[in-house]
Formats: sequence, structure tokens, C-alpha cells
Amino acid sequence: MSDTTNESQTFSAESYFATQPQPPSLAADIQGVHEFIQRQRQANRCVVLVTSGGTTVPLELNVVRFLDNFSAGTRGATSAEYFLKAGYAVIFMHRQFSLQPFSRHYSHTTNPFLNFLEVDASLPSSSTIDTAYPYSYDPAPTAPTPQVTVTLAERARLLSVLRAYKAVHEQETLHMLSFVTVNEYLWLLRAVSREMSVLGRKAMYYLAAAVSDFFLPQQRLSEHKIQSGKGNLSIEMDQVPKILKPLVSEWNPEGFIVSFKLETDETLLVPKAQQALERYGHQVVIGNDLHHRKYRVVLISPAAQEDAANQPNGVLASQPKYDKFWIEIDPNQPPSHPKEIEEDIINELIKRHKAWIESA
Ligand code: PAZ
Repeated sequence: MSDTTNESQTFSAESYFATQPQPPSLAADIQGVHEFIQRQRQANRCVVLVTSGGTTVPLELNVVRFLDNFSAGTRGATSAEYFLKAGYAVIFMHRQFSLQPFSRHYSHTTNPFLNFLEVDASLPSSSTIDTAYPYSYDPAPTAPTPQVTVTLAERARLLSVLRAYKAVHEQETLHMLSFVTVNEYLWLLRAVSREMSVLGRKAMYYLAAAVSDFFLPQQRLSEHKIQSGKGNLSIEMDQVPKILKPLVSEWNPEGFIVSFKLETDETLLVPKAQQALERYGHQVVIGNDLHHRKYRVVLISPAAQEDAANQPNGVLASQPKYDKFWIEIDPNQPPSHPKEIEEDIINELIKRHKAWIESA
């Protein structure tokens, strides 16, 4: 099928929000964010918005097919835990069903939690129990209650994850929001950013989600499933507006903003990250390449400018415009105590955020 779509246009953030539909759940989502931020303000906490996971771009209104962006949500979920550990309150805005703080340790693909559970050996064998109570939550009252325990080797780790998880719940410092499409992501980002502006410099943005650069405006979407059988499919997509621009200049100019740049060609990391800083004027761009992202990243930020008055001859030598700060860990981590690069990234960012608040 040939489905050549016409009339592509360039969307500014303003024209995007004027023409693309607001998600039905937005008002309720933002009410929850508003209340969360009020509580954190009263507790005098810094709040970080962590975005995580990939966005989709539907190709049909009744969606069967969509374009997706690569991201498991590991960076975001792991980073959120380190922010929480450091005393930050976290708004975790993630792609539905991607990894989440704490539960990520027992992801069904890499580390299924059922592998760490065992049934009390004094009871009948598991096959007997299964036959007696298949998937039942209500065993017969006369039957002995099966005792499920965690394997000895996993107890220490589970305990520390569980304690951190319970503490966060008790303190109510984690607020979850989810999106699927790039449209939901953009509407949420704008609304959450505006809510966070009351925090002034105490607001941090950690934009780790992998956001599509292209989308199909609602007005050009086919209502029903695109039919095959008529040859090639050709779709012209529009560019997603550069959302960092209004975030930095309008929605929360006081916020400490950290964006990510993902490349597959490592030589592009530094120039592309510098280009993003130049264009948007925010605080940090973290460059990472697809294959080494778990072991090596580079933080690019505007260079601190020397004051000419402090120079002996009152003249400044030409200064670099950007600082580069590499963070690396050994890729061969011991399985019992693996170091996570996010720990070092978050420590560095918190140091810089503190300086940013103090320099106000
Ligand atoms: O979620 P994950 O751990 O699999 O991947 C993280 C990442 C590579 C998506 C993230 O670090 C990142 O670079 N996000 C921004 C991607 C972008 O340039 O749009």
C-alpha cells in the first residue's frame, strides 16, 4: 500500500500543544503531582523529575502499529533509587511497564523473583501443593498454610531492597506517573514542569527517557489499521518540537536541568552534547553511547568563566566554553556487589545542584 501523507509542517512547542490532543488523564495526574509537590515543599526537600523509558508514536488512531524508541528504563529506575537515597523526592515519569525503582532488581527477564522463593521443606512436595490448590489464594481451612521463604543466598540483598522500598513508601517521597506515547510524554512534561516551578532552584530535571524525534500529528493519522496488500508503505513524519527550549526559558527557568544524549557513534557524543547546551542553555548534558552506556558517560556543562579582573594583567586567555567530565566504572563488576554507574552520576549531579542552589 502506498500511504504517502502530505502537508507535513514544522511544529513549535506552542503550535504542538494548540493542535495535538491533551490526554484524558492529564488533569488527574497533575492534581496528584500538585499535592506531592506541596508535601515536599513543606518538608523542605529538593524534588527531581526523572523521565525514563521510550515513547511510542502510533501510526493509527485505533493503534495496531507504532514506532518505538529503545530504552528498558534501567537508567531512570536506577538513578531514581540513588536520588531517593540522597534525600530527594522523586517524580518518576516512566513508560508504562518499563523498569521501576526497587522492583527493577527482580525484573522478570533478568532476575525473576520466583527463582528466589522456596516452599517450606516440611510440607508436602510442591507438586502436591500445586495439585491441591492450583493458583488459589484461599487454601482450604483444614490444610496447613504453606510457608514460602526466600533462598538463603538472596536474603541479604532482598532485605536491603525491601527496607529502602518500605522507607520510601513511609516517607511518601516517590510519585509515579506513566506515559506510552510521545504525545502523553510531552503534555505530562509541560504540566509537571509548570507545577515544579514553585520549587525554584530546588527543582531538578533528569531527562533520561528516550523520546522520539518524529511523530504523526493526530490530524493525519489513519483511523483504522493501515491495510497491506497495496505495495509499499511510505509515511512522512513531522519533527517533534524541541521541548527543552520552552522548559529552560518558560516553564521553569530556575530549575537545574540535565538532559541525555544517546549516540551510537562515540565520536559524536561530545560535539552533539555541546550543540544541545549551546542551543538550549541548560546546565548539563550527559552523553552516552549505546554500547558503553552502563560503564562510561560524559557530563558536558558550561565552563565556569574566569573573571578578567582577577587576572594579573587584567586580560583573559581564551577559555573553553564547555567542561567535560567523564565518569567510568570497570565493566567487569563482581556479580555479588556490582557497582552501578548511576551512583557516581547522581553524586556528581547532587554536588552541582547544591552549588546551583547556593549560587542563587
Ligand atoms: O533505559 P536504558 O537504561 O536502557 O537506556 C538509557 C538511555 C540510553 C535511553 C538514556 O541514558 C538516554 O540516553 N536517554 C536519552 C536518549 C535520547 O537521546 O533521546
